[in-house]
Amino acid sequence: MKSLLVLLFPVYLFSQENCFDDGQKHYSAKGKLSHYTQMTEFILLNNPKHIKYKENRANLSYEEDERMDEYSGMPYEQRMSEDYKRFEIFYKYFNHQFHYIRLQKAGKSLYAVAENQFGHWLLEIKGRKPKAYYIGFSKNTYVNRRQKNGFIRNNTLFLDGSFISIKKGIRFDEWTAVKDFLTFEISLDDIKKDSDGDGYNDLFEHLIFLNSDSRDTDGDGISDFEDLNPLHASERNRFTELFESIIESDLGENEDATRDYYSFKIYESDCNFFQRIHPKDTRILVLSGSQAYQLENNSRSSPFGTFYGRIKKGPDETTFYIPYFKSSSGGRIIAEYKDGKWSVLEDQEYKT
Ligand SMILES: [Ca+2]
Ligand SMILES: [Ca+2]
Ligand SMILES: [Ca+2]
Repeated sequence: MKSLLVLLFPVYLFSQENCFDDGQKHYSAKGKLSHYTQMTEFILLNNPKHIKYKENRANLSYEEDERMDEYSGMPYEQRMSEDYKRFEIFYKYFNHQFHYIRLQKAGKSLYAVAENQFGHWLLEIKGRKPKAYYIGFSKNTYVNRRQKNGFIRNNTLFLDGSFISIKKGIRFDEWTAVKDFLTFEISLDDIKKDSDGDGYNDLFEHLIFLNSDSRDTDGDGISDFEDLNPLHASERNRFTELFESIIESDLGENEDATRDYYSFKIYESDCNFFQRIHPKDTRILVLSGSQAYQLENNSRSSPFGTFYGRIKKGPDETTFYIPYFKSSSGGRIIAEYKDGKWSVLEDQEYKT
């Protein structure tokens, strides 16, 4: 067994980086939401075990909730300032990382239900310590914007909503309620469980492929919570630098997001060099094709990140081409390596 490992390891290191064009076709795994997973039976079966639900005819249906607008007729600016006033303390601790839906005081804690790129969260501020817990709803769960007061009772979170089916559209997905008038019940112990104590609850770690039993999934000495690239230990070479320049030009903003622990830029690439980059001031997840597929099926992550294909070498060995695909555009990156530096250009071939 020992000799086999020694033999396999170098082979893995040098030939499986999945970065360069090998003449084979490599597609993005995204967007393959299969038809049968959207049938009611499957949606109900796929509801995570920690989430119970009961029918409650007094609730709003999905359509009624969608139609209602609390700020209806209010100008945008006024709407924002109302929102700031209402959720001031949450803005103070969590910034613009979440869209805040409702808040409640329970015991010594102040709670809010909020939403971000991954789905719904329960936020808690207790003695000036902010915590965010991913709730772990399935992709097919719709949570009403209108919630009753007192969504926390008896150490349990109660949220009204529906199960919906999702039909992929060209521009927008089409949602239809398949089971309305539900109240979801989730024990706070299940939501708050953080087995390794690193600051991310187990449900969130499972969603983004982190190890919920290790504070440092990639073993680089930086805890999952503080790591800007928590899935892969960083490395430095010509091609990790190439991908660092690509994501920098992709961000194009100077905001320091290192304290935004719950916001990630998501990329899909099987290339090890990309996975091992060292981001400067942005939290990233570089997912393999199968991980990207799983995340897209498990959460309402939208808009999803950018897919990068394999690197094609130009004839001169200093120019490289990388196909990419975003939600609304695609094309290729033209990268030139000169005097130890990369210059990167996005050649947009199409736009939807
Ligand atoms: Ca954890
Ligand atoms: Ca962890
Ligand atoms: Ca780490």
